[in-house]
Amino acid sequence: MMTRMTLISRLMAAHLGLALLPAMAASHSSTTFIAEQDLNGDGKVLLAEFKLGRQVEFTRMDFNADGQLSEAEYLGEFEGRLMQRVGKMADPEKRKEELQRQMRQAKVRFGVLDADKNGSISLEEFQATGLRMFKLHDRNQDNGVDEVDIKLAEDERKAGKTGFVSP
Ligand SMILES: [Ca+2]
Ligand SMILES: [Ca+2]
Ligand SMILES: [Ca+2]
Repeated sequence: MMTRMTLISRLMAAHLGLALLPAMAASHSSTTFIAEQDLNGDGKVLLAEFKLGRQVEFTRMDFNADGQLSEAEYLGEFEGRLMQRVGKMADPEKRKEELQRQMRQAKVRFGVLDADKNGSISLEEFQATGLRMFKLHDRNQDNGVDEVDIKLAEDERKAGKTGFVSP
């Protein structure tokens, strides 16, 4: 049985490996979702596993450990990773544009995550948004995202349906 610490260090490793991806790009493809959220490496993401991952992510972003993500904490964390990625763009004008565009989007995301509009994101709000994302990927609603759900998404795509989630 894997200890919590092992899970957390695995998650940290996953985060480092994915440091170049924008914060919430995870959401669109179920394959990417599994790759990013599968903490124990069994090729699927159970709801409990996903919730633990969200909790660790929340704790990591909550710098002053008051149990709330302020806008500064949320945007600052995102900006740090964004800088790394955007820094690779040669053209300074494009770099600036991309930074501004992405930061505007991050502000919008903050507003969406802060469901009760009190100016900060609680763990409950953070988990609620995560849960909605999880449910989009969990096509057969068995509280796990795995190859069955990818297959279902593929079938839908073949049938010509276009949705938020791709296989
Ligand atoms: Ca905080
Ligand atoms: Ca709030
Ligand atoms: Ca499922």
